[in-house]
Amino acid sequence: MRDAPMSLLAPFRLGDLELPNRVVMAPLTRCRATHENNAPNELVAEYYRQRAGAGLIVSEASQVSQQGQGYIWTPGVHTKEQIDGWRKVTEAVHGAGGRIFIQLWHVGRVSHTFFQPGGAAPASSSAVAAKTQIMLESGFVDASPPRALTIEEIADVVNDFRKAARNAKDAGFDGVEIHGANGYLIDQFLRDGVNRRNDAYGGSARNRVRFALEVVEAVLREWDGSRVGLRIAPVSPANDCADNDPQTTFGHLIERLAPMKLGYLHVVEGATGGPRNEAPFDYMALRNAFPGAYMANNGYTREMGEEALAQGRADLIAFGRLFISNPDLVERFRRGAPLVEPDRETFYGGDARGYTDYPALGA
Ligand code: 8OZ
Repeated sequence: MRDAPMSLLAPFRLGDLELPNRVVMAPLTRCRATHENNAPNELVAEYYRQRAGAGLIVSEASQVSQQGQGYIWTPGVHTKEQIDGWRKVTEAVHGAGGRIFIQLWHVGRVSHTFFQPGGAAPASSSAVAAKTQIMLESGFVDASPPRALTIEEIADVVNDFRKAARNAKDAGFDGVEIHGANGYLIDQFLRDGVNRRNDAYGGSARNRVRFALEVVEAVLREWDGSRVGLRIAPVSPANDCADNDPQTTFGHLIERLAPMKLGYLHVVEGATGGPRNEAPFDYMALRNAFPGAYMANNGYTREMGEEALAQGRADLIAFGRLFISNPDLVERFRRGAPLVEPDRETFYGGDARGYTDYPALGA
């Protein structure tokens, strides 16, 4: 059977990587890592294997250090057990013909003393508490008030990103996505609603983008630029993060990023799960200033994705929730088959239920 002439199903070249289609599985926090060590396991490998039909999978956010964890049972990529666990995942995906990048994150202040080495206060750009909640085994609780990282500690965190990028290579990933979105540590430096520093990392947009650029440079020491993506969410209020002038802040970030030749920019348009045009923002200004691919995300349907591709507003479309409940999403698009809605009750934590038991067509 010939593919219908639609661009979501057309291949895309990401550096030397040939993506068979433009349907990306968005990063999705699912909290199914092994409880004792936050290592991915056979169940996690099976979940990603089922979704290998995506043009590209971006893994769930994975902490680069213990300090970078903020939710229970999220996977890390900083210990040998975790690297070995991820290798099971990448082998499963590659065995099924897929490609997978790992999303690297440090949650910063979106954490709790429970996760922190020595029970310390979580680390952030500034000692400004987030009005947000994190997940412990017992459920959702308020994030703990943070402390500001010192200049020396910032260098250590940047190096943690570099080491995690190296570990990702050892685990067999095809590339790395840096999580600069949704109010986590990189965003806590980028946006002036959180960043109150008066050193080289705070104040002007030029200073606030410094940490993000240092993280990118550190990852580029381990990976070719074409294998590196950056995720941003310029206007998302997630995790109590905000900026007075996001167009200028993120415009400056992209201007400085342009010569670094990253493979793609992944943009959460609006707030995850919320309206895409919640706050006025000119995403095309970012797209036009960025030399790599533009990956659009947030509530896209197949039709919206086709329209964005046809109008040249994006190169790749990331689908989140639809990939939870439709492991063979690309095949369903190809056949015009009905889509299943996901069950929120099983989004975070638990077992195979709501995780690996959504059937593929004909299964
Ligand atoms: C939902 C729950 C926990 C974390 C994000 C990584 O918003 C997340 C996340 C989403 O980027």
